[in-house]
Amino acid sequence: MLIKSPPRHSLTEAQTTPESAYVSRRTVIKGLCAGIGGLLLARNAHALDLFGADKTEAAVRKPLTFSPHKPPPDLILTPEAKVTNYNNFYEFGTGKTDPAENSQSLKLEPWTLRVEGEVEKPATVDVWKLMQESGLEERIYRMRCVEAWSMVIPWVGFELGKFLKRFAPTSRAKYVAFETLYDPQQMPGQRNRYVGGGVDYPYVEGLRMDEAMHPLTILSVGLYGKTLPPQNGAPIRLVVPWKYGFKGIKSIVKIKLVERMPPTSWNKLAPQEYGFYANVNPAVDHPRWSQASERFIGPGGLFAAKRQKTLPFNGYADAVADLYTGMNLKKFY
Ligand SMILES: Nc1nc2c(c(=O)[nH]1)N[C@H]1C(S)=C(S)[C@@H](COP(=O)(O)O)O[C@H]1N2
Ligand SMILES: [Mo]
Repeated sequence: MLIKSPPRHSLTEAQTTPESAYVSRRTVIKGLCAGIGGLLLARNAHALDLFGADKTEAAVRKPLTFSPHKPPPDLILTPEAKVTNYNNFYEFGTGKTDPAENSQSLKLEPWTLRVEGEVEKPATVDVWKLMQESGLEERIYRMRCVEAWSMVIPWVGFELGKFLKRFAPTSRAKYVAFETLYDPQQMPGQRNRYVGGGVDYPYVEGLRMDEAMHPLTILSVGLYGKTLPPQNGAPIRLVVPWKYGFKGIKSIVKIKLVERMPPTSWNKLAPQEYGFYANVNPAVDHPRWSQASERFIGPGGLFAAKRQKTLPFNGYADAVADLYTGMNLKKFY
């Protein structure tokens, strides 16, 4: 795996990837362009266990074609093996390596996404077709978990706002509600409340309409140039970079535009600890720990993770602070 890499300044994810991986991906994409046999399948490049143990067969990840993103110069990517082996996805267990271990057989095809509610054109979308039609972009974003660790992840996806417009939201649409797959047969955490951390499944999340329409908000279908692995929310998940990670609901099957603020999973479980807004805010502590700083999981040993200051709105204040003008962010945490 990657030890040495060129300086990250103004490099795209493709350029910061070890050359061998980059070249082989390029070759695969070239093959696609030449029309050789449709989508070629690529094995997940060794789902490397952080603690050295060998993994069961990793789910197949397909290469994606996308326009690259020039990352902000201050960001250092979290290595792919950490992005895909240190996860929160309680449907597969509450331990950080449980999702990678328990989700590999999640059935991803077919996968449909229902969009309904306050829209003129409700529809059920084939997510794999959507991926080919959507003009995918890379977005390199900070990710800050409410547990005070963070990563920098090269997502591949498309803007949620552009996607929602296709369904013609009505003037009554004030919020967007999201729902994860409910399938206890496949998701051990949904069968057993101890495995699933006491969450009331299906996992649900929500955004205010203006947050959903903001150009930084994406539906992600990939990371590090390939489709998402199940543990990161395959085949489609939400990414809202200025909010705590729990807003980024995984493996979505339904999006409903609604008039009233929808319920959200962590808020239902512990309303005094997790709000609807969940904007990253170093000035508002979690009742049980400080949010002033975070452990950045970057290159190097997992336990060598670097402590750094948490930024208001996770560093995206210039782009999003005006969505909350006049709101007391201590009250609407
Ligand atoms: N359905 C579902 N979505 C979820 C979660 C979950 O348990 N179930 N965990 C959330 C939390 S707490 C975080 S920090 C992010 C983690 O995303 P990652 O594992 O891709 O880094 O997913 C979020 N989305
Ligand atoms: Mo999280």
